[in-house]
Amino acid sequence: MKLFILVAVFGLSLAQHNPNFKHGRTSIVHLFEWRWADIAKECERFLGPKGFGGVQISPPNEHILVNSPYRPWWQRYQPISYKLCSRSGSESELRDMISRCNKVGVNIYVDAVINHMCGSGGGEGTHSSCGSWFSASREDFPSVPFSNLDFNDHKCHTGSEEIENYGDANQVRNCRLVGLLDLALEKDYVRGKVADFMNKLIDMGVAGFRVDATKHMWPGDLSAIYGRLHNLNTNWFSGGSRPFIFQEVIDLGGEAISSREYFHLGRVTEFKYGAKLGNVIRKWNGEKLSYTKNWGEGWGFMSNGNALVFVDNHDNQRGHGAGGASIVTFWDSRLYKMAVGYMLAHPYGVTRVMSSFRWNRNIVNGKDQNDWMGPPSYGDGSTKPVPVYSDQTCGDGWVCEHRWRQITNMVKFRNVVNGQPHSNWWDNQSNQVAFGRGNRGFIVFNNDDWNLDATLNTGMPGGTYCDVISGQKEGSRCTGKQIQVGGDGRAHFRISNQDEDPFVAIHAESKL
Ligand code: AAO
Repeated sequence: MKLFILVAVFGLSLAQHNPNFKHGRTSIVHLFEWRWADIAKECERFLGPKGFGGVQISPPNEHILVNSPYRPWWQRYQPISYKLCSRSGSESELRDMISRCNKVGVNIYVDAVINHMCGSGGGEGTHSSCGSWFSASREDFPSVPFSNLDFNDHKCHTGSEEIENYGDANQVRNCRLVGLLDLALEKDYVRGKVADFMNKLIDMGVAGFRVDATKHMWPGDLSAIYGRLHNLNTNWFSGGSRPFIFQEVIDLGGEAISSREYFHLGRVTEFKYGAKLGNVIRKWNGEKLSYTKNWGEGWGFMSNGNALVFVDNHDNQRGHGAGGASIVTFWDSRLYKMAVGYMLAHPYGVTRVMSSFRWNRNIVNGKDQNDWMGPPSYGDGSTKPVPVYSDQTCGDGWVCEHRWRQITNMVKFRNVVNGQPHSNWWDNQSNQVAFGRGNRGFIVFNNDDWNLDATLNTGMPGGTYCDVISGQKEGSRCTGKQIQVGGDGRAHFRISNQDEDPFVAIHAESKL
């Protein structure tokens, strides 16, 4: 019996590591600050057909409206209630989006802000996305309802009530993160409200959650909350499926709290991944692509089965959170495409692709003065729709990295090679490397300042393949470079360091 319980509990939590992707899909895209109506259309016209596994959406619940600065993106990380109206749209638009995305095989993952409510200086009134009244100074949120009994104040022992020292786990979990009112998740009542909120979304058809600020919550409290979550909706998922849980823990080492403390509960964001890959691609700190032969656990990352990986996220692309200057983003597009290509080709982790909006970046002494700027908006603060042009690009300040041909095609590459081992590694001891995924795909990078000219063993069946970076297979023709693989699996590659994109990728479905 004891063994049975152990297996049951262990099995449940391991199930929360599974993204529940449909039809062999493998990647998530974060459509940061997109409106629900636009995400629904994007699922149908692009993400479904192109093989994306899911979308991470911005927090769907009621949030504060901040006037100064005007409507920053980060207002959505300050909950006012669990009503489902936000800058991205209403509850009915959210519901419509979830079912339309599910219909085309694209999962929805909700960014769940459950550690806290708004900032202590958030004032009093109805300046909230659904118009609910609240008082930050009295810790009164009647639309949940939460009162001052539901916050951690008595448990925090710093003078400022804020986290002052990340070396002290008690502070990190019991005090306020940047002034945000810290919920008492040890209370059964609070756990119940949080679980009800998450269960409502599960019943609506979402596939899982990004859990915001996980480091700031006790694993035991989270275990109790996750334990109350329903199985996924059987209209879309097989019976007994658990919600996918990926937890935002920033662990670059050297703090009191480590990622490891959350592995039994779900996956964890691996922040070392983007920080290190940025150094490699930028060739900083003496790093070289050839050193990535043992990329993954060999680089001190968490074990593969626990990791959620990304090149940049909505915080560190603008200097929030952690990662530092090495992080590559769409602002460095040539390096960025290579970094994302590398991530998507490599078997380590569940992969998340970023999709951003542009802002007026203004870096003074290393700090972006405009790091607060919200999504493309009208004068009244409402978010603009995402226009899509006939050449597949987006307008009005929406970057749509996920629509860049090189990135879209690598999302497909990852699906095609899914389950195949890392194989046929080659490097020039500098910044030219190549590797395959069994006999299903092969990729070659040239990040050196000279040409690459090499005959390599691809492990692929002989034939002519279309490079999915410089172009793609369309019907029976190839719009990019063609690669001849001999009967022995060997192929000749030539990549100029001047190429628009100095890498080449072929896979089983790009064979002509
Ligand atoms: C806003 C204003 C604040 C105001 C507050 C309340 O900006 O001035 O006080 O409202 O009124 C986002 C924004 C915040 C914003 C907040 C609420 O980023 O600026 O505050 O919404 O509107 C920590 C957390 C991590 C968090 C990250 C930003 O651990 O969970 O800070 N990320 C999530 C979201 C994020 C959101 C929140 C949480 C809150 O993704 O968008 O905030 O819901 C160390 C620690 C990290 C810590 C960082 C930054 O990192 O390890 O845990 O992240 O510091 O404080 C090296 C180290 C590295 C270190 C880093 C930075 O790289 O190796 O470990 O330096 O020091």
